[in-house]
Amino acid sequence: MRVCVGNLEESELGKQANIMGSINIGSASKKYPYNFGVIPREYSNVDSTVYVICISYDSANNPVMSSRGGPGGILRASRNLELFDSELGIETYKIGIYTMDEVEPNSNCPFENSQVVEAVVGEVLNSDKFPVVVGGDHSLTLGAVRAAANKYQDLGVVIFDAHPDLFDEYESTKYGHASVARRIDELGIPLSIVGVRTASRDETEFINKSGITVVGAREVLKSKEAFEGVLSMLPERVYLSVDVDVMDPGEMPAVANPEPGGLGWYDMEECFERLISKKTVVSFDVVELCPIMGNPTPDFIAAKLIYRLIGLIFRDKLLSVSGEQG
Ligand SMILES: [Mn+2]
Repeated sequence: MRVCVGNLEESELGKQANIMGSINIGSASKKYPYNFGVIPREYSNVDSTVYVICISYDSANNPVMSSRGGPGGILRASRNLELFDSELGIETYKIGIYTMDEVEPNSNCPFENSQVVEAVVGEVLNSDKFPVVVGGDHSLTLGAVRAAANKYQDLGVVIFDAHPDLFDEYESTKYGHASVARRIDELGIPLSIVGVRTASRDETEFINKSGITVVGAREVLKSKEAFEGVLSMLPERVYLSVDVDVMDPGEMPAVANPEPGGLGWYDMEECFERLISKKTVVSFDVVELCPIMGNPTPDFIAAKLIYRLIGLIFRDKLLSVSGEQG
């Protein structure tokens, strides 16, 4: 059992955890810190390399499934993560993973909220930290991409998604989850969308006349070489966005817009390994998880996905540090 001594966060999520019962083990002063991964404070503080940014925002009008509970579900599920990643052979958390206090969304409209995201992610990037955005819906990605593009002029974007999100306007807004890729394309940033298996007629026509590289789920499942084509189109620095509905809904049912087919865990893993070995990922997000009450499995998959991505991105750095010590 991992035991850490520290104060509970004063954030809303921390209070929730407290209500749920922080775990005392013999002494009232001993509590698990409420952060992503229950990481000891020694490796989870403002000096950490990675900053986890939770934003419980959903601009969609789905009455049943909402991504607003995504960060809460992921943080709760992350308590069960094994911090030694046996497949990578590293203790990923030792790179330093700090969970920021939850960001208060601007609920006026998705555009104003994207400005909030841009400001927070920009601040983290300018402090030379690595931002990981945990959503929330896909509209969050636009603000994060703008912040990354402000810092890196040669940026490309890769989105994993069942949907191309290329609507010019959807549900009376141009800045919602279904238009995020369209707005990114308008920034003039090279863009690839991977895992797509449905699109409207307008989106399909737009793809055909745009410079966007779209690789369908079927192509990726047939051969990972299809993903190599994506990599060759992208500049050296990349922002990665993962809409969890890119996965097969049998494996990832906690989504608002499920689409049959899709990638499995090992398909995702292989694509991410290829991406991270060839490009420099400067930030990433995991969005669109809509927790299902009573089924924590999808929340855990999303938490593990975040931890694995951090591990892949910082593996070489962690191995070189442990090599020096050894
Ligand atoms: Mn989607």
